[in-house]
Amino acid sequence: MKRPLLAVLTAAMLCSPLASLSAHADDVRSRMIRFGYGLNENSNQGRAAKLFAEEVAKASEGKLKVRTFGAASLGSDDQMQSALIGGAQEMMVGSTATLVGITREMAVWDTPFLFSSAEQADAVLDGPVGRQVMDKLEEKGLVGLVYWENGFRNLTNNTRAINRLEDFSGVKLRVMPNPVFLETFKLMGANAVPLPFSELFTALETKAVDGQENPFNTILSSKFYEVQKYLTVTNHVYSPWIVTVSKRWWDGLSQTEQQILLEAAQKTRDFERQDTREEAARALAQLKDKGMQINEVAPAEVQRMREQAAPAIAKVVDTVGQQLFDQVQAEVDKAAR
Ligand code: TK8
Repeated sequence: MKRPLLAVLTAAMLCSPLASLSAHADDVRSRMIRFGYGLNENSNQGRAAKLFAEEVAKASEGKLKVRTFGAASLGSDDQMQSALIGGAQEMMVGSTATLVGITREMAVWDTPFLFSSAEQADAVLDGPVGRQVMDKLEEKGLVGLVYWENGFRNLTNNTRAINRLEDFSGVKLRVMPNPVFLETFKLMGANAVPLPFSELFTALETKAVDGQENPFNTILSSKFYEVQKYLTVTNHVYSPWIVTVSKRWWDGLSQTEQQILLEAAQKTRDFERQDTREEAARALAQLKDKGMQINEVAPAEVQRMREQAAPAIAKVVDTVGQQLFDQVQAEVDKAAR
């Protein structure tokens, strides 16, 4: 068993709160932190990254300088993950779904229709099982700090409004590079193709793919409405983002420096979730104004899609193990809707 680094750290924080920071000023060195993310600056991800940089500067009296790099300018999620593991980049925020190739337990969050509300997701992700999955990253050279909200995913495409399961037929749909998403949409009958997010807008624009799925926030901030006609409200899965740090780099930090980064990440998480939810609540009307044709799927059809997705859930169980899957289910049941 690996030592749960962050549990130790959290315990240490309780004993030595940040109030004593100035007494430990020697523990904070001048450092540059490259923090990469995939969406553009004018997005929920961009706003939160900016706040994170400000919080870290404040708490470290300007010694820790977070430089944010949006729009995948440091690379796709996959490329940044590798850079963190190798120590060539310090921090990033990205989808848990792209981490599955590194830490298979992350696939548990890919379970279709796992959460029925954002608050339920908070309770499970911030609870013991969320922490347990996050701590698994350490064996692979990453340290997870917090989960942020990407959000409930919905479907856009240019072929037709998706009202019934059969409407997926022949739609070339971009999915995240992740086996469960690939399987889920193949089961729906779509022609699912994995592609990094950084290549998605161009792929939609050039019609290399017909559609994609992402939260309303991203459909808006990435201007997918410019190149997509139909938006189908499916809420088929809740997607977390996760803030990760290069373990190689993290291990060289003082305890005070680690505390500053962790506290700023937590503070930012709370802001980010609220900001994302407020934006999501307004986004649908805005997307309609932009000319998207929006439809909801009738409950009976949603049920058919859920049944059709059952083998994808079996794939999650296969990937993460029955025990972890059951543990997550138990936490989901315990958390109020
Ligand atoms: C941004 C991605 C994005 C995700 C995707 O880098 O790939 O569709 O939803 O948020 O992580």
